[in-house]
Amino acid sequence: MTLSLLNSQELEDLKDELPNWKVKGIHLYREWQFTNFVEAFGFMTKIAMLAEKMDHHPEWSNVYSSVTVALTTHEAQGLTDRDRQLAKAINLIS
Ligand code: HBI
Repeated sequence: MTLSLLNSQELEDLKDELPNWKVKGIHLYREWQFTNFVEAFGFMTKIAMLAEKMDHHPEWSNVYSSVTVALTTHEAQGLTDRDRQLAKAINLIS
């Protein structure tokens, strides 16, 4: 997987590829609401397994039943294909 930053066309294409996600500065960002803490934490556990397998890790927060995920590539200091791929993989389990 390449570590080059997504170019402006690729950033634009994210709107179609990942309509539930928003680009905010150097992050790709999405929020979920669950019915309770256990549901939210179960989802985070699934993301953690995925992240470890992909060797790419989210910045995230959890407040009771809500989960916020913000993806960026620290090594590249911005969005790369690794963020796009992880967001797509998270969509498949959410
Ligand atoms: N996760 N989000 C994110 N950004 C990185 O640059 C990154 C990562 N997980 C592992 C990782 N880099 C490795 O390539 C090493 O730098 C540890």
